[in-house]
Amino acid sequence: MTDITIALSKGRIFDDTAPLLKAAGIEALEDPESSRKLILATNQPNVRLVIVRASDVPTYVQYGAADMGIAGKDVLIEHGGAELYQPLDLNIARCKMMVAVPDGFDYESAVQQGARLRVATKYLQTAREHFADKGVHVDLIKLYGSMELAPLVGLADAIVDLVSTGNTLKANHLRAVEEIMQISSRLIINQAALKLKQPIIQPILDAFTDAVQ
Ligand code: PRT
Ligand code: MG
Repeated sequence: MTDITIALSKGRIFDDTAPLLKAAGIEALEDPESSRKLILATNQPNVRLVIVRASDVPTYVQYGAADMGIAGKDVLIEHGGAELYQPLDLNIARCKMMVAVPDGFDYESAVQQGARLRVATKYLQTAREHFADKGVHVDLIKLYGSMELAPLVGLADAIVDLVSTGNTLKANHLRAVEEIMQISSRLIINQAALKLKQPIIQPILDAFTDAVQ
């Protein structure tokens, strides 16, 4: 009742979140990158962190296994965001959701000519909506990672993926042809927890809000 659990993923989200947690007076007692523990204690006896896959964070919070968490907009769109309170854009782990094609593929002409495109992506929901809005016919192929490979081996004409530096696209002779949306990570809170544990959650939310501004 008076304890709270925060769900985070390792890697870029944890790296960008640590300063925000610190602003709220919370510090993990172990580094999740080197520890194999999935539950990490913090300097606050009533606050613990659970380390899960980035795409699983909304699920833990939705079911109340975690009271709050941090997840990318990409992940939240695919999850659907049901029953999640999303009070704050943390402006961290920023990148862009983009359509990319092999250097030699004339995407613009293909679209103009009404060609049916095969698109490989982990982000089915986002891709479906984007191409429907554009009136482009697509066959979506679901992948779980390394989307950049798909056009190189003939699995797809195009991909929908996240781009930050653009180095991965460049290294695989792909070019971004369309920006679908800007992506950043948001704080998500379980609705019931927000009511029941407001005395603990509100100060964390306030500290995050101040730290982000
Ligand atoms: O890695 P895992 O399969 O466990 O899950 P994940 O990839 O969902 O998690 P993680 O930790 O890699 O990403 C967590 C969140 O970070 C994502 O949900 C995004 O909101 C955000 N983010 C920000 C990114 C990137 N930038 C990013 N560049 N997530 C992934 N990438 C990947 C991208 O998919 C591509 O393969 O990095 C590659 C491109 O990077 P550049 O710099 O070469 O353009
Ligand atoms: Mg990853």
